[in-house]
Amino acid sequence: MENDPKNKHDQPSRGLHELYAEDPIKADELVWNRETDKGSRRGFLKRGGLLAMATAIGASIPFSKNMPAGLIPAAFAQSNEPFAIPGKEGLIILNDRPLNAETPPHLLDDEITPAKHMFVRNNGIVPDSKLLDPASWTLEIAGESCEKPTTFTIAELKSRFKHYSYQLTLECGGNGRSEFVPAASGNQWTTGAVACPKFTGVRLKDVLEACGIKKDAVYIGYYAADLHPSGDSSKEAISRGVPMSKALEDETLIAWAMNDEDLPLLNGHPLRLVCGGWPASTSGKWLKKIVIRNKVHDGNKMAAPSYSVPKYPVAPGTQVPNEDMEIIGSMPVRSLITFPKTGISHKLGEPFPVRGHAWAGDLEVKDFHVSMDFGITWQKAELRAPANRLAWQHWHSEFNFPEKGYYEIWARAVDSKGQSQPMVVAGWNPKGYLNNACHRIAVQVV
Ligand SMILES: Nc1nc2c(c(=O)[nH]1)N[C@H]1C(S)=C(S)[C@@H](COP(=O)(O)O)O[C@H]1N2
Ligand SMILES: [Mo]
Repeated sequence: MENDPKNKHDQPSRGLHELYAEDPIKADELVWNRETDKGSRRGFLKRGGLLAMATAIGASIPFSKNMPAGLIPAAFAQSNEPFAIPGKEGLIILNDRPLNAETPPHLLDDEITPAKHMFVRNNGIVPDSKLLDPASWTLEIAGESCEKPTTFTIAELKSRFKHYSYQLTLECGGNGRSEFVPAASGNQWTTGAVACPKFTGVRLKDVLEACGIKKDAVYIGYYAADLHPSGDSSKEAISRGVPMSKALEDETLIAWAMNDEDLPLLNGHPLRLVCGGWPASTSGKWLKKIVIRNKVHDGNKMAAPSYSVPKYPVAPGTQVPNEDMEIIGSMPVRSLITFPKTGISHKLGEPFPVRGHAWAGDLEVKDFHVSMDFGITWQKAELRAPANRLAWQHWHSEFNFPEKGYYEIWARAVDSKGQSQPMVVAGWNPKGYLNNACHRIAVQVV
């Protein structure tokens, strides 16, 4: 992956592929330093055992015999990227053209994600802010399965339809891509392409019904104001959609506000579609037009392999023909540890509180467990109900460590159908989607 020119802004790899590296290692490379050399870490992991790692971390690893082969201490998986995006704080930039930036887990600790901590995922050229005037903005509803094509101003949307607010989980389909082996090209998201702000707007269903949905309608598609990265105005940066069943859910919104303020520029101001629980690529930003389709929408990035996975399990590295791919719907169960921050030092004898969020696409999370001994034993965490359907759920728990040393907290959610998060990346697929592997943090007990 490091040598792939497509990944010019790649993050250090964080997953199992460390172990497949063939690089030789020198003794003076034993402490990994992201700034100086990414490669040394791979070499280190190849030769060094857990004992050497414990030395590098500066602590013993009490449950080291329980740690599965193939996992490296999470203390080695931290990054300290600088950041500078207007309106955003602490995001890690993965690509600057187009701008793509993710949120470190400890900055997602709020129950409702503040605008400054919401990730940014752009496929094209962000519209000039001077063109994003809510007073003159229009939204067109059309398409072959629309009975009465209509154009609305934002003021008309606000006055004609009832307003609703929901907290909605938006997660990029490629969140977690950095862990795939062989690597998938594209933004190397680790865990931070997810957020759960509160959106306010009108129900897509109310607007579509007012414009008449023909009986043959099967899908909706969106068009937006951003340009294709080539600058060619005849092409869309992205134009995706969802089946009618998802479009007509109560929580699917045409939103103008996030957390009771105007949508941030980078998150779609002045209007965006929000389809919580599905790949966030279905939530069109800078929304200009919605079409009601009598077939699966055929806009840019609708066709395989975009946002698609193999219909059957494939071995890592398999070339999968497009006809054997299917489009992603609901996202899988996943969770984050948002407090404390990984790498924290903790005093022996004091209770250690941990917390975070869990979500499961269209489903609910029904069970949550945490471990401090590399998964040998798990304790049930307190799990709260969502603020509303499709909002993430908060969990918390507490540990007492038996002795000084290096620990990891592992967290695992189970959805309402009994489907659990895997410990390592499940289901390799060519584009690196849907990695819902467990999150873990490092703790030094002193
Ligand atoms: N118009 C437009 N909408 C878009 C995109 C885009 O590039 N242009 N990116 C999509 C993708 S892939 C994701 S993951 C989400 C990200 O939303 P955010 O940038 O507000 O976090 O927006 C989606 N909507
Ligand atoms: Mo995405």
